[in-house]
Amino acid sequence: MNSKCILAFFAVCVFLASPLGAYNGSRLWLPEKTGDQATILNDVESTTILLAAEELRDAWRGDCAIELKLSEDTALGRDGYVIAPPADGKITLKANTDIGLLYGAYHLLRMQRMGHELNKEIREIPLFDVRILNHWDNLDGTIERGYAGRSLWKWNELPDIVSPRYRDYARANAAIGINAVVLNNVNASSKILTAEYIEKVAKLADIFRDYGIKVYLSANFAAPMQLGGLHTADPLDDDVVEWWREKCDEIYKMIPDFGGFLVKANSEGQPGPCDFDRSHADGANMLAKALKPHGGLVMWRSFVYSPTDDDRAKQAYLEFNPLDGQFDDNVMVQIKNGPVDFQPREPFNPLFGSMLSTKQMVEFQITQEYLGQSNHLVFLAPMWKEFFGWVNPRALSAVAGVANIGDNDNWTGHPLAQSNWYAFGRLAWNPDLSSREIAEEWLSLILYDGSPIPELIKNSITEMMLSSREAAVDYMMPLGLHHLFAFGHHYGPEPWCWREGARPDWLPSYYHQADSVGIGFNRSESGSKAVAQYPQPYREIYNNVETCPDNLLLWFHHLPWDFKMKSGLTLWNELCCHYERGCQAVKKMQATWKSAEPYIDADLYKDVERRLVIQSRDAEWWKDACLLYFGEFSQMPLPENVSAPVHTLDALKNVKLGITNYEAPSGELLDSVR
Ligand code: BDP
Repeated sequence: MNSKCILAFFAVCVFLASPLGAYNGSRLWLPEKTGDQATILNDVESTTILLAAEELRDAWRGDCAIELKLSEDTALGRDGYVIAPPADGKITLKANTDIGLLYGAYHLLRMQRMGHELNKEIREIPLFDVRILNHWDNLDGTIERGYAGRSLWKWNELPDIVSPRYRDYARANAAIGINAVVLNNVNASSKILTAEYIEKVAKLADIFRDYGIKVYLSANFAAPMQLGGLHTADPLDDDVVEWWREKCDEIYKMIPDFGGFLVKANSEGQPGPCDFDRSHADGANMLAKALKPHGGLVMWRSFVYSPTDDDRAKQAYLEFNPLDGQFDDNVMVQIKNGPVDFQPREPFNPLFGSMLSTKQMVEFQITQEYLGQSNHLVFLAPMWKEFFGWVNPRALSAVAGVANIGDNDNWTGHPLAQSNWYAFGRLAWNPDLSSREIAEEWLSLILYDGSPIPELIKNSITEMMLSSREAAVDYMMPLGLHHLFAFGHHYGPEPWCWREGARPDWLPSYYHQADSVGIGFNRSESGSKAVAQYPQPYREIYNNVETCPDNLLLWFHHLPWDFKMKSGLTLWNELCCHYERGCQAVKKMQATWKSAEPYIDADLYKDVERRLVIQSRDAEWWKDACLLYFGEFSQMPLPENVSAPVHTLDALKNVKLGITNYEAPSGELLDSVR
């Protein structure tokens, strides 16, 4: 190995066994000081470049010096960078901006950690200009669908007291290319737009700016009424227009690089332009015009549905597609990946690709609202890659991810859920990366030096991560089933759930439609016709039971229990086998984790082990709940290779899986699951 031409190779070592003390998960993937004091050549003054230089100086181990240079290479754009292989004893990193240099610095450190050689030029340009986290954080410190403690933003301390975690957070984001953040919940309190809060927001923006991160806010559409005392929030009303114009001016005085607004309008009780007989485009454009002089953006969500229409999956399309071409150029329509709501598996939302004259962005959910919250290990990169297999990322203008971050020491509750934050950032930078590449990267970055972990073990942890999403689909809702969740908290199964007066589209029976004939939502041409919203060839593929993929079959079709599947099994038997397979997959994850025990920090090992026990129990719970309940309709026995239920349906119906300190049917009291 030529030490001049090759990055220092670091053997992959003890997994998370920090020599500096017990693991608490707070370090994330951030580089650690090596004490090597590398030579960094830099003749440009900028806080961000100094940060890049500092990261490299403290963590770089190699013979070469690193030179940081600003360039004028238009193709690189604002965030791209080029790293030239070593020559004359130095590695040259070039970018057009200081933030590009910071990204390049993290790239070098990542390569080093992974033991990759720098033997050819590296040129990196992110696909998306805006790579944004959406925090669903409320101003009282709670987090909607948050499972990792309370909000990181300590509003009652800001702007005077500044937690050191704000900087760590910004650094962690910059290290994976995330460059924007919405601080508050889409179910927004107008209070965030008061002068008092803008000052607090400005403090965070000051910290994040050095790391290339712009701050955005969720805006409540009725703010002119709630804060301004106006009698209306009609987007065509002159006073309303003026109120927002002044509000934007006020914000930009304090935060000159403010990103803009995210808006949830006329959805789940939120106010919006439709309250005043105006369209979503009217509402979005009014805000866009107020932001435009300052260079701000509007991210207008398409997540709308009302209880009256036939098929919830059709509604965003019905409402938004006719508005194509009507949105201003600083508006992006933010669309959830699937047509319903972040289910373990959904087809893509047909709005993608249907509004060709509208800027679109996708919203993924990193927080595991519907995927076992902070108890289940579910690595989400495969889910997002599946989406990018359907929807060309190059047709999108930006990517958003609903954050899974809270104030827990380890940031994400489940220690391995950090990998989902990581994966989101990496895919928002480069959606062509594979799930495996991302899992391997993440594992390598969180490895510490020490005694070696066998490659075999590392590979099996990678496999465990890669298989985890399909396992969750199998034990929760395979074959295109969706929304079988318990009311409200969305943790455990309640396919039977019924509530007096509840909206039908908030109840599982609306989605599974199980009856004595069969199961599934008929969205084909003979049913709700949702399939007609899809472009070809998907429309035809999904409409036909012969060509519809098994994993979306019951999303699009209602089929008899004895329907013959491609495997030759009846639908009922196939369903049973999937639930069984999901349970077995979690047992395998437990075994994999066990085999890694000698190499893993004891606290971390125990933490994950404990959560896997809960995950395994939950998987069994899901299987029993769904198969016992659906079995009452199918009246068919479990196939031989499917293990007998350990619970009874009555017992399951009496337990609210997911509420804190729930009691297992065995009578044993489990740890809090929230
Ligand atoms: C659903 C969540 C709800 C959110 C809503 C949204 O259950 O808490 O407010 O989505 O995205 O998934 O607006």
